Parts: sequence; C-alpha cells; structure tokens
Amino acid sequence: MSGQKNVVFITGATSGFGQAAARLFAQEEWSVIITGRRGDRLKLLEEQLAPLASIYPYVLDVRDAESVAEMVSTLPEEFSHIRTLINNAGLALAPVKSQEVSLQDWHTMIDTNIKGVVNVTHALLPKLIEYGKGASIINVGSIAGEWPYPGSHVYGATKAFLKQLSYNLRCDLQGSHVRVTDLAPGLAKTEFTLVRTGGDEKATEDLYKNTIPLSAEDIAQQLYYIANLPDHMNINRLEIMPVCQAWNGFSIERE
Ligand code: NDP
Ligand code: 8X3
Repeated sequence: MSGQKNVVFITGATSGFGQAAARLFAQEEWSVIITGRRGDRLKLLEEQLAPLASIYPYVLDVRDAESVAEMVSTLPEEFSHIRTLINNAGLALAPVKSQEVSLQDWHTMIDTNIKGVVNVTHALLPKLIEYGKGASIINVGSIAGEWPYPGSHVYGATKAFLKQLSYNLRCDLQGSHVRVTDLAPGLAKTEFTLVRTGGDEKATEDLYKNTIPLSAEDIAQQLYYIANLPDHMNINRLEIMPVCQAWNGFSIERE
C-alpha cells in the first residue's frame, strides 16, 4: 500500500457538503470516490477535479443495499484501500407537523438517512478495519438529532439514530483503530432546504435571509480536519451552529 494516496469515499457528492468535501479532499490530493444518484453532476465534478486528483465517480442510490455491496466489491485496486468514509447522503422532507406528513415521506427519510448509512457502513467496514490506524467513519448527523423542534419529526429522529450508531460503532471497533464521529451541523446553506420544501425557492430564500449560515465549505473544512486528526484521537460528536442560530425556549400551550 505504500506510496498510495489516501482514499475518501463520499456519499451524496453531487451537491452541498459532499460536493464541497470532494473538492477539498481532491485539492489536498486525496483520491476521491464520489457517489450520488445524479450521474450528470458526478460526471461534471469528475471533469473539474480530475486535474487535481484521482476521482472515481459512481452512480449510487444508498437505499439500494445490493447496489452498494456490488459497488464496493468491484472497486478498482487504486480506490480500494479506504481511509475515510463520509456518510453524508441524506435529506429532510415535509417541514410540517407530523400529523400532516405522508407515510411515504417518513419512509424516504428512514430509507435514506438510516438504511442508506447502514448499507454503506456495513459494506465498507471490512475495508476500514483492514486499513486500521488512521481510518475513520464520519457520519453527517445534525443538530436535529439532539434538539427537538416542530416539523423535524422523523428527520430529527434519523439523525438521533446516527448519533447513537456512531457511539455504538465506537464500542465495537475498539481495538481496530477505526475512528467514528457524528458531525452535527446546524443551519447551512446548500440545496437541503430546496429539497425539504419540495423545490420552494421563496421558502429557501426566506430561511437564509439576513443570516450568515454555515456554508458547504465550512463543513468540508471540518470533515477534512476530522479525517486528518492524529491517529490516536477520536472526536465522538462535533456540533456546529452558525453564530446567528441558538435555542428559543420551550413552547407552552395556554387555555
Ligand atoms: P444537499 O441537498 O445539498 O445534498 C444532499 C446530497 O445527498 C446530494 O448529493 C444527494 O445526491 C444525496 N442523496 C440524497 N438522497 C440520496 C440517495 N438516496 N442516494 C445517494 N445520495 C443521495 O444537502 P446537504 O449538503 O446540506 O446535506 C448533506 C447532509 O447534511 C445530509 O445528510 C443532511 O441531512 C445533513 N445536514 C444538512 C444541514 C443543512 O442545513 N444543510 C444541517 C445538518 C445536517 P443525489 O440527489 O444526486 O442522489
Ligand atoms: C439540518 C439542520 O436545523 O434544519 O439538519 O435541523 S436543521
């Protein structure tokens, strides 16, 4: 393996945090596996990053366990010694009260944010354990996994799952040297709100209006920092908000 570049596997690299991370890791000359469902975006990103680093684009829906396992088992040798897995693909839907959400939307969030992470992690664990010292899994959780708010319902619950999965993986991986982190961002400007609101550009604009939210690049920097910590250090959970965001107390219903 000596002389080989570090390899990072990123889910959801077609947009937002994942795309910014792909750019940063490529600039730093890591070999980058970029995945997502939108092949046209992956192709464009590959073209942009190919002058900087080795890029392996692969159209992948993380919900499809068979495709994930097939993809991982056919990785070219150059990309198969994976040092860092970034479980980033995810989405929120239906920012309304639970009683108004379709069951399909709840299922989509569970299938993507929970089952997707489980599918990819299960397929890559043997490779990360084989890599050993320096390896890490970074799960992109959310402040919604810790703090409740109206309209978060199953989305926040999926991110709470990721937090606990991260901690529990750490227990089982003790002795393997593989690190696990739950990176939990707050308000960040990506395509996230556009997806969440079903393409409502006005709602998206309104949410970020007169704020300085986190950027995709801010989170990419944190992902790179975590991936490059000294081998003996593990950040269990890193929660980051923009300064403009804070809590706003309990809500009390009055008669
Ligand atoms: P974006 O919508 O910009 O990016 C989401 C990415 O996930 C896209 O690349 C999308 O790719 C991918 N994705 C979604 N579903 C699937 C799927 N089934 N299979 C494979 N890839 C999928 O949002 P963000 O960059 O903001 O989101 C990234 C992560 O960060 C998510 O897990 C989100 O929950 C989390 N997060 C976001 C915050 C924010 O405020 N923006 C704050 C805290 C956490 P494609 O559609 O091509 O498949
Ligand atoms: C996304 C951040 O604040 O919308 O996970 O839940 S928030």
